[in-house]
Amino acid sequence: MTLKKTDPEKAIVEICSCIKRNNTFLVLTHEKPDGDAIGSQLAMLIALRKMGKTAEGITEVAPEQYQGLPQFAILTSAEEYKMSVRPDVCIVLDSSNFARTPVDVLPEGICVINIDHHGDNALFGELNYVDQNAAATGILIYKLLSRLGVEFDEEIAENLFAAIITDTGRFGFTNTNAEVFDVMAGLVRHGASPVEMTNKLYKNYSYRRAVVFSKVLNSLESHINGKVVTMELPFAVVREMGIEQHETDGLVEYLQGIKEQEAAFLLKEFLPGKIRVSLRSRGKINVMMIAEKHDGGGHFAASGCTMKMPLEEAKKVLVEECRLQMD
Ligand SMILES: [Mn+2]
Repeated sequence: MTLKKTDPEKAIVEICSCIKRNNTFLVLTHEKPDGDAIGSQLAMLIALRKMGKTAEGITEVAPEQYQGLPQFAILTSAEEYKMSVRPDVCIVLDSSNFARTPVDVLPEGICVINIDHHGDNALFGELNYVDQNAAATGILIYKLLSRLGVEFDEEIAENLFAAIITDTGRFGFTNTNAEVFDVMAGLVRHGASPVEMTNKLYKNYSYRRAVVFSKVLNSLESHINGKVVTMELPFAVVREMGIEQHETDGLVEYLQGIKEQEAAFLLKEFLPGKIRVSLRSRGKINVMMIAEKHDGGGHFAASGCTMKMPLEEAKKVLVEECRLQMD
């Protein structure tokens, strides 16, 4: 696939003029929304409304830690969505293609603006502001709103803060660059409080979530002299507690923190015999190669796949794949 190039500077100018001359907007983001998706979407909606525009946003159910973000209640589900006026413009955020949005098709003639930072973005919009050097879509929204002359308030600042802190893994992922801190400084000046945002996003889970974690942590195992570590969530426990997928968010990061390991696997059996695996590497083992053998994918150091076999067998296969790469 040849990647089409876009000129971010040209795109931002054209998008500003498109936003200024239109009045009705629909703002979308990708399925299974993360912090960057929800934070960017809310900041965009709040800004458009401040500009006197009519703006609506559709989202799928968001993880509980994002439901407390400012103005979260203005988002609607695809089923509930009924815009009284047909939108002039649809803005799609943080989504590499249109198929990832909760909307099947748009009525004809609507201008699509695509704002994203994924390297594999399909440039599906009439206007494409796609910059893979940006750590988060939240960074691009910050630049766009600054250019539009929108006055940043606390609500916009908090939403963009959430977008950027989550997509950079609290400033620990390789995408974290100087621009991130320039933008974060601006957001803090406009009223985003680092301590309040951290409490809201990371110190805000239910007791039940901690019980789920304790069940999974109990399954911790070490293989190949501690070079590989695994944890698992068997179907029996899922059924007994009625555990949902999002309740295991954050567990694989716990595994990754173990200093002796080179590879970490979290195996989750949400359906019997169907094992969802989160694969993480410290940099030597290529876990994407392992995931691809099981119809999954991702990056060298972080991937995912689904294995159709008993949990014990899946674990053995993964450990053996690591052993092969280590020899
Ligand atoms: Mn993102």
